[in-house]
Amino acid sequence: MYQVRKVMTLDEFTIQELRNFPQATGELSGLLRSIGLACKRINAEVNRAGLVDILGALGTENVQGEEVQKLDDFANKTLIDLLNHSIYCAGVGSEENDDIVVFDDELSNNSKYVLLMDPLDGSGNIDVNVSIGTIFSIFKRISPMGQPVTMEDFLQPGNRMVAAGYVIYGSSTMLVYATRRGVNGFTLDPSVGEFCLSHPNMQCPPHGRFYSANYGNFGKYSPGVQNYLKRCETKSAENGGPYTERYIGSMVADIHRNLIKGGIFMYPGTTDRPNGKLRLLYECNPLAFIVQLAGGMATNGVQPILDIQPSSLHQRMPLFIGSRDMMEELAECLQEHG
Ligand code: P6P
Repeated sequence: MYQVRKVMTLDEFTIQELRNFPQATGELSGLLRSIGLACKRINAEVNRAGLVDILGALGTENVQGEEVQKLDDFANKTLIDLLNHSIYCAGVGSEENDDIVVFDDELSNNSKYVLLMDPLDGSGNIDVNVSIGTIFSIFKRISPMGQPVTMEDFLQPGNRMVAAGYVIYGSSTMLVYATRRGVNGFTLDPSVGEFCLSHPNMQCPPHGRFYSANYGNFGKYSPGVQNYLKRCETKSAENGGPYTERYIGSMVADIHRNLIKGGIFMYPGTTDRPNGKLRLLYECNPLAFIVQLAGGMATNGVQPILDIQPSSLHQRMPLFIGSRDMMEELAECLQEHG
């Protein structure tokens, strides 16, 4: 008789968390369940993406006469619709929307959380079948309850974040979710359509051998970044190496690998884009929150990402994130070489 391994679903996990915090209202758990449901729907579409050519190219009508949506647009709409009809979220800031999306109804105006998200990061990789991801962060609103949320609810520094997570649509689909109680990974079991706890209490190894950067920009990086990358190239067994350069152009996938195995990811500023490419609020902040709670570090090269006071919804920020020892060596290089 085979031994059935007791797996804890995401719902069971959130209920257990509630038991640990009797004073909790259950709203955060409910919000996480809504996000999980939306991402299961996104996962289904992402997995069909390869079939779109058969069913009609994106942006056209498929054989059923349905308009084929761009996947990041589909992901955005799926998340916003679910969050709008939940009772746990008062509004959303999304990479796909120029302004905040305010859920101006009685229930939503009395919800205490707001969410910032990149609904489908790396969507340009879909047609080459590279892993992509959904990234989100959750804050308590600071505007008065009972009224529509305002931009100030979304422009809070990352160190005020309540929770953050990402879903990676890869060889398996996994939700990684962090609160101040820790970081936990849930793998989607397609046979039952449930996220199941597969990586409890995730810890980022203090050292690793993966370093991730776009070498195409090497000539445009600062001397400090160039110096660090050259150090990575020359690591040997005697000083923690040899290192492997691994950059797949999908930040969630690169950072997920480094979180599990140890490593450093960077998207530095360049001479032509001093603030880099990544967005502070819904890419850098949530990933910094997760990696830091797992024991890693995340900075913009000068200060911790989570300490930065945002100035606008879509502002870009250089990002260096990963294993503590590697981040400290990077900091030395930046200090020494600028
Ligand atoms: P580049 C995807 O578009 C993304 O936002 C991240 O997921 C990824 O790490 C980065 O851009 C890749 O950018 O300029 O190196 O191609």
